[in-house]
Amino acid sequence: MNDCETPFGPLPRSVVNDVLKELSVFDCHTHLFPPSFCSLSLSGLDNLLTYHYLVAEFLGYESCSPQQFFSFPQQQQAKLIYDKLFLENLPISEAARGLITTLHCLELDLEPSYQLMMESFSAQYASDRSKYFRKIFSLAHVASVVMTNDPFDSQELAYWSELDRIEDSFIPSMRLDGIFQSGTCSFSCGGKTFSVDFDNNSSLLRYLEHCIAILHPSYLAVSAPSARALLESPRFSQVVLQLAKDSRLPVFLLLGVHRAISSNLQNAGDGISLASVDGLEAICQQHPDVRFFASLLASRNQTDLTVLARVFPHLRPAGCWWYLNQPETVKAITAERFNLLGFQFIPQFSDARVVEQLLYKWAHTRSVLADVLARKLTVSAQELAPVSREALQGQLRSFLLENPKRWLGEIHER
Ligand code: RAT
Ligand code: ZN
Repeated sequence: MNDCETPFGPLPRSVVNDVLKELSVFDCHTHLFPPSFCSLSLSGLDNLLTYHYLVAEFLGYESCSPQQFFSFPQQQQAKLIYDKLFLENLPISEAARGLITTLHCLELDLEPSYQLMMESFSAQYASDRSKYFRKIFSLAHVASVVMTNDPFDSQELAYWSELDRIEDSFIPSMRLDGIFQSGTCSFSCGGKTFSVDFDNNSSLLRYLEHCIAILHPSYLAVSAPSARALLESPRFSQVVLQLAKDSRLPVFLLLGVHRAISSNLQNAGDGISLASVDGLEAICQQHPDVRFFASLLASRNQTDLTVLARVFPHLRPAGCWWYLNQPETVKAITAERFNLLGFQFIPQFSDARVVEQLLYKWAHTRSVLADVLARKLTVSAQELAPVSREALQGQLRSFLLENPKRWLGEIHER
């Protein structure tokens, strides 16, 4: 008997696991783009190996300086990481285990050299990228993903003309971190050019309203060190919240990131900023007419976020973000959310940057969810009635697919 079974024989972990394995999920936060976004749309072994989570780990071995490392071409960076993290050491970190899971999902094994690994990886690569992406989505049981679209990135804006043609499996969202800069800059979007004065909220609003009309985002998002930092900036209420109210869009708050604390590590150099959640409490109190979703990066903030979501139904916790995405941490956070919120939260998003990462991120999430759910449901089965497979399927379908899609994936007609 495993530790989820009881003499009453209710719900062994394997049943929960089977149900979870078959269910498609809705991934409400990624950095993926469809193949039509060309070089912004990442796939393949070199991109997997140079994921910034693995770069930071590799640089910890101090076999070369960050400056040297970033001066190498990507293929050389990938080989260095492969040799150090997968051949010289056992892959034990979450991101390194992630590559192993990814390979297994593709029916590949770790090879004894980077060259051989590249050969076997390339052999399973389809020449038609759209077809390859569809294969990955289907192997990962991911129905659709939300992109992170930046209205202040000119390279990305050039691809927004493709939006009408992209598949429904890529849903836009608008990331507004860029509004906090200063100065003036020109952006061309949807055939119109705007000179945006970042110090003038009307100028920002004019441009962003146009972007919303072109992009049709499912939600607005902003990341910041703390909710207090957002509250202290009039641009948050006068631009982000104003747009949310006018366009009836939810706002996804990604809080607790201290950007570029070690800037020579590039995008691997961000840290955590621990903040009290009183700022988030104030935002929820002051804006009952906006729907908020929040991810807080510091593990010590998690109970506070869950309790806030209990008392403010227009706030929901979403996922275990970035440094929190490690199995033991996700398990503890998810168990607490079940304890206090039932199913009223979004358990996870992948944050994938390279399409094949969907395979490992969701496989690991499913495994943790199976552990937590089997334990929780077994307790109630002992005391109440056994849970049927059908009831479990229905509940988990809304938990992983229908609710997140309804909350953060609905877009206006294009
Ligand atoms: O987890 C990550 O990949 C980070 O670099 C961030 O992109 C983070 O997820 C974010 O959305 O800001
Ligand atoms: Zn992200």
